[in-house]
Amino acid sequence: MSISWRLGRASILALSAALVVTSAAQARELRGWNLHVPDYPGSIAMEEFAATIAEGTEGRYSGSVFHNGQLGDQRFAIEQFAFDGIDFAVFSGGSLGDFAPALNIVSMPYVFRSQEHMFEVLDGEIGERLSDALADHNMVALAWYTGGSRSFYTVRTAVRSVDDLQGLRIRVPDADIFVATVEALGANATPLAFGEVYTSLQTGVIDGAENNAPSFESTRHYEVAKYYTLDEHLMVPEALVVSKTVWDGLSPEDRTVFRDAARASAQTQRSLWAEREAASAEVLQEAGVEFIEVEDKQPFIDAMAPVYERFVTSEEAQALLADIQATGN
Ligand code: GTR
Repeated sequence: MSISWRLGRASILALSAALVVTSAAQARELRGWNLHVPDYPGSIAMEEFAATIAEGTEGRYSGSVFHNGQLGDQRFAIEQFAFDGIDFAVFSGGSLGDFAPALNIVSMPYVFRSQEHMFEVLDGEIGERLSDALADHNMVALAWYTGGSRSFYTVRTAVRSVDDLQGLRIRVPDADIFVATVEALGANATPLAFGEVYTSLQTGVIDGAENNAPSFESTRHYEVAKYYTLDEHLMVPEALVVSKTVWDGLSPEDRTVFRDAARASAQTQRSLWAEREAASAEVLQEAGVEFIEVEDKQPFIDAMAPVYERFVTSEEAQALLADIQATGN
């Protein structure tokens, strides 16, 4: 009697342990890659995305965001998707372009007339086409964040014209579109990881770099580089991507949760971005950075012809560019 009672109890314990294991196996914690500091607009928006999917899927999925490039530099992180090493991330269109060339077309210099134009392009059918182009790299783009506009900052000499850029060693992210854009302007493009730029500016390995105001500020590069030339050569969108492996395993209901969470997080990012741009400009000004307005951007725009010749070659790329230009007109 007592033995059978014990057996019974043991089986009940085993059964409940199995149930715990089963539900633990179903709850999936997704690893999120992020390049930026935790209080950056995109970082806050990614955290919001992670919290919303946890709530919306009642804990079946949750996400942890690893900030500050803890999981490696951007190129490495993109590659990790193929091996399911990273499950979601915010990647620059320019970096994705090395893998899926369509992404280069939305990362071309001066391709958008305004930020509103960029959002209209990405939030519509073109955004879906770009997401499809990422499928081979095991990614689905669920929403688009803004990366603002990238401009040059330099240590020793102020850049006031294309002439002033000739021969300067300018750090760029490690991706073709950035290299090509900066080389077309006559500078020596030096690809370096984001985290290496501060010391490289300080030690004179490079003469400058290029980025939007929030990145120029959050990295504290302004402590070394005191000239900021607002030529706005690149307006590069950023994609909130999830692994296609994860996406393919979601129920239709959970896909809706993920997509809605991504879109809501993009709205958060875009409004935080506007605030952060203004706040960053203030920090930079207080630190004594000279803002150099570029009255006439035409010489910068004209210099980009070789970049278009190089990247807009296939019929698909030409059609994409034409569709971007026709959007919102
Ligand atoms: C940031 C952007 C990153 C990366 C970085 C860099 O503005 O959000 O994706 O491109 O610049 O310069 O490496």
